[in-house]
Amino acid sequence: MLIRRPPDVATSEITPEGVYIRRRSFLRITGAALLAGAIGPALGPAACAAEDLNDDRSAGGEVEQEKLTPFEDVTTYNNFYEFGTDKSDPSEMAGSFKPLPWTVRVDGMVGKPGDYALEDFIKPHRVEERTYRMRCVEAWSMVIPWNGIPLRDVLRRAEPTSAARYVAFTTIMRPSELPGQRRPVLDWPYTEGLRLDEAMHPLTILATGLYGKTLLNQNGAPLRLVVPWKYGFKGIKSIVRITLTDRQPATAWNKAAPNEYGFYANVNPAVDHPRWSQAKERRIGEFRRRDTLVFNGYAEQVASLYSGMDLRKLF
Ligand SMILES: Nc1nc2c(c(=O)[nH]1)N[C@H]1C(S)=C(S)[C@@H](COP(=O)(O)O)O[C@H]1N2
Ligand SMILES: [Mo]
Repeated sequence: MLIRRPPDVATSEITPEGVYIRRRSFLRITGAALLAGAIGPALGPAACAAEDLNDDRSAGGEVEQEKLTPFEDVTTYNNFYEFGTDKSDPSEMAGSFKPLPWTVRVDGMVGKPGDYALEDFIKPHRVEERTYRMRCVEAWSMVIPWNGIPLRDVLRRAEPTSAARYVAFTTIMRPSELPGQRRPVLDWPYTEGLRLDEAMHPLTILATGLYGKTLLNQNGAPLRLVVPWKYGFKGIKSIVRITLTDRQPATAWNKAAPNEYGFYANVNPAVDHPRWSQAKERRIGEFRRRDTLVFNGYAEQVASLYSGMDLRKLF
């Protein structure tokens, strides 16, 4: 991204999410019951790991308790260039955007293409709660409790053909409500892409909410991608189209600066951005800088997707 000054955010000391955390503990118990076999294989090991993010009993070396980033910060410190390039622009400018009614098109190499009204798109799926560590390429991070549906459930319903290899995503193009689209900051509409196996990974979700509330405009209402082991720019907001394809799709940031933003964009502390280090990050709300984890801490779940790849070249 275009860094103009060091990240700085007024941090709210108010923690309106206290009630929410208590609700989460209840859900965790429910999750354990599910894993014990009450309902079956709906929650796989990955979902389990995601649930354990804030749990100091978790196995994979994550002994440190990670605090949720306050709702106030998650909703006022944003990147959404369709509303401007400052972190405060999305929350200040997104009020005029009307995310409903909304239609999502699923097309390309699928047996069942279609245009879906948002409710019909979501309805067949179970909205899950996933707390993920999020790492922006600008070296700040947050911990966000998302609500969403696994992308793979959506893709399976559409029946990808055997030739499909990638999934392309497109943000809505509506300059009347997204004032940033009136200037050629990026090649609008914003686009992103995943390899099909990344898209089918159980950690990959389409989010519809956070903190148990419907997604606010600044966070990508009404539907946005969340891929927790990749830099934040892969998490395309306000999606109107999901296209299965056999070619690696062009992506907005890669088109803007291919030497800075690769297609894969896996969080990797060993591969620096050409203009700054990726070794450390600042958690929003904290002053100290912490070490950035390979694959943002999700290596156990996702490293096998990239075995044999040179992650310095395919960054
Ligand atoms: N359409 C669109 N999606 C986008 C962006 C954007 O500018 N436009 N910014 C990306 C970047 S750089 C980040 S870090 C995340 C930020 O998501 P958040 O504001 O919900 O934390 O959104 C990503 N998705
Ligand atoms: Mo970002």
